[in-house]
Amino acid sequence: MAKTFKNYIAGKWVAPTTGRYLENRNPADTTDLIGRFPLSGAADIDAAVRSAQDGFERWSRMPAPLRGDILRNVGDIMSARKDELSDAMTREMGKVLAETSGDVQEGIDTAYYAATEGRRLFGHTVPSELRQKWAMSVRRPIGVCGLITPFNFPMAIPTWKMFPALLCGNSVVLKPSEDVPHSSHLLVEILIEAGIPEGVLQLVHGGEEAGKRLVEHPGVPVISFTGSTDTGSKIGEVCGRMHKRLSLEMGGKNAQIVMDDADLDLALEGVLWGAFGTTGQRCTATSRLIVHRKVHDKLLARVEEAAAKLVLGDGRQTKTQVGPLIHEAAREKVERYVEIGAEQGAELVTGGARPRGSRTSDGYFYKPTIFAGVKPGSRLAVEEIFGPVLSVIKVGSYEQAVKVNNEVKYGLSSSIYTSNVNTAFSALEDLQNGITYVNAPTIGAEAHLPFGGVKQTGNGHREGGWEVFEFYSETKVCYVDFSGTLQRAQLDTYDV
Ligand code: UN1
Repeated sequence: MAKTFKNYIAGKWVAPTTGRYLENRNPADTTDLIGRFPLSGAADIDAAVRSAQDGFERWSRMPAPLRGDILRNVGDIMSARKDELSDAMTREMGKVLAETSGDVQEGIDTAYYAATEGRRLFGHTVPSELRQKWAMSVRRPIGVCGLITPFNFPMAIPTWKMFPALLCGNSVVLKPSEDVPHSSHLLVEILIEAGIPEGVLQLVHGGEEAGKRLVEHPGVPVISFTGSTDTGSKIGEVCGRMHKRLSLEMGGKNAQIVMDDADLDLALEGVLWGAFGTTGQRCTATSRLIVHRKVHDKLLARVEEAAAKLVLGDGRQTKTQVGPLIHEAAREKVERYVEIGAEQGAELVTGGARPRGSRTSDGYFYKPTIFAGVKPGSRLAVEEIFGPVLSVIKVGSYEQAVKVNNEVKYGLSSSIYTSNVNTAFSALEDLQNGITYVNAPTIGAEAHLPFGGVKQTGNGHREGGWEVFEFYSETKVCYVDFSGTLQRAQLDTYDV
């Protein structure tokens, strides 16, 4: 009998008021039931927010270096439990163990970075226009943060949001994707073990109803969301109306450009990892390969051959290179795009079907798929698929490659393979993305650098690195006048 899980509110594990639950199954083997998780409603969110408001009063007064100490404990426990966490995450969302273990490591890196930030959280001290007056800025906590996270990085993305939010002195209500509730359950258990005080962190499982209430709740001044551009727009409307601080991390249509002077062995490895790692379900996945015509046929033949050989299966088996998609709807979406590709005249070079065989019969598998001759501007070339589908586009020059890269509405990551230093640096300037890699794939962001995209990928904020601490804190400016007289900024002057 599978376990029934609960929400975590005000320091206690509690059943949802709705009495409703969702079954959570292994996408590589749908006969494997992981557990039943709450399908919470508005009343559960309301209780979580009340508790978080209370937690905020206490936590925001705890000195930042001590808040950091708790996050250091979190990092230590995650390190000790890394293998067990990776195994549970692969069982829940399907990507191979090496990748879930990287996902946990990203969480550990984020914990340690946040822990040390507790001893920085820099403000500025600047000269005043007036004598005997100091002018300074400090960072202050904001309040309850509502965090809504996706399935594809079940550990890294919740930690990207939660750890900086907590370090800055905020309290948190986490509403993880209903596809990966177990990973968040394990993460919250670790925070409890590490000493997070009650009321500071709440976990509410559920779907749209819970998410909507969290976004609309007047007691939640900060929302951070990673997911689709459509949902992000709806959240943006509500947050705009309610004057909430909002960070959005949304779609991508990332390209790897390969110039005629590129190292093709390297470009081949890069595109396989970028396009088919995590079964293409990364915001940063390589979904377009833009290749110079002089090396196009040669590279395409090699990518086709290698992609066709990738071993599909349960990510917990060592032979497996590509896991399943997250659910049936995701697989059907991929199938629709394969039809669209064929209709719009692209050439299917490999894949384009569900695999057959016992390793994949009980899961949401789909063969790594490549379309060549994809026309710039066609649907395959511009829309996010979020699956193992690579569109290959032939170009005749660097300028054309840049144009094709830039003519999509998204702008998360891009990559260029070239041995010409001038081309490489030109690309860093010309490619309209939040992240550009040279001679490396479109995936592989590190936790201590800002992460995010331009155009419709985001709304100007960044996760990760130093920038995220600005998102989760408010600037407070402090002036201290110790002259004992009325001094007037902009008006008083001095004879020297
Ligand atoms: C995401 O795809 O949502 O750069 C996050 C990467 C990872 C993070 C991706 N470190 O691919």
